[in-house]
Amino acid sequence: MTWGIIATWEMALEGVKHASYMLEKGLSAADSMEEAIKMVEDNPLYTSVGYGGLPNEKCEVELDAAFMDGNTLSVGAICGIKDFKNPISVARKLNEERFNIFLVGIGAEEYAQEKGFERKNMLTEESKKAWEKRVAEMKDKNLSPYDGHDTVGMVCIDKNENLVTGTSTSGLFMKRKGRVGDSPIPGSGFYADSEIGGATATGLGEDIMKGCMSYEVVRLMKEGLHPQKAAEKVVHEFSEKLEKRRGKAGAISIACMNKNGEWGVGTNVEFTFVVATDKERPKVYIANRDGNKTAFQEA
Ligand code: SD4
Repeated sequence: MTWGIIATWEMALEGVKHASYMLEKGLSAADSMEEAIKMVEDNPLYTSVGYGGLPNEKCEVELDAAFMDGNTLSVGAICGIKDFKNPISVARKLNEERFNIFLVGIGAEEYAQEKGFERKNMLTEESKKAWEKRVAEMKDKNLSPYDGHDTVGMVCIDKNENLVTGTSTSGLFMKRKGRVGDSPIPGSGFYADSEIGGATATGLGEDIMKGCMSYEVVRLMKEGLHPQKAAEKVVHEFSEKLEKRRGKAGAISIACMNKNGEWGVGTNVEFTFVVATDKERPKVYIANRDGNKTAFQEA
């Protein structure tokens, strides 16, 4: 029976390995993906997600996360949450609610507290030092404050044909307090429909949002495109549109998987991702733009 998981960025490898054991054993896509994302959130070496995430301009770690259940189309999302250990778990809990499924800032924190989620100071000494260094660089070298980000996003399908997607991120380094990217926004940072497939995006949220890119990829898979064709078409056509209309396009990468466990990626920058399915062991790939296509190979 088919199972599969695809995740953005090499940092997801340990989590994907763990999830693939769970999926092989027949555990659910939701549990497997949540565990995989938590492993990325908990690792302070991954400085763009969860503990040790990249701080905002005020040196606070504000986190965004989302969870979508492709069977019921339920979504749970939070943004700008501070000092909770696993934002993905809070987002997953919210997807069980009928109302108030998308919470921001203090409201999200109050919900997490009420539901008993673990609090944790998410700012590490290392992320504070990175912030201080960037402040100095911005003054001395006129460097852009906004280089540095990487969202973990996953699409996961289990043996019972349940399909979920999830995202977790600290967003852009040095973002303005209260800034939200695409990652918690349904249709932009993620989308899932168990009858079709799922997609998740990473890159410059400000540009990804302009094209509702994850929904677009799922829509094209519904029309019958292979995931690879769908992802590269959406990324390259939209990047071109942004270049034409605005003079430039930010970094955009999308990973997707259909209900049969076939997968694809589209990217306009160098992008690593991780895949495991019942037919292939967990592997890291590196992808790059190749004209109006995306080329990738095992890393
Ligand atoms: C955001 N898309 O907040 C996220 C950041 C990211 O790779 O994914 N960077 O805009």
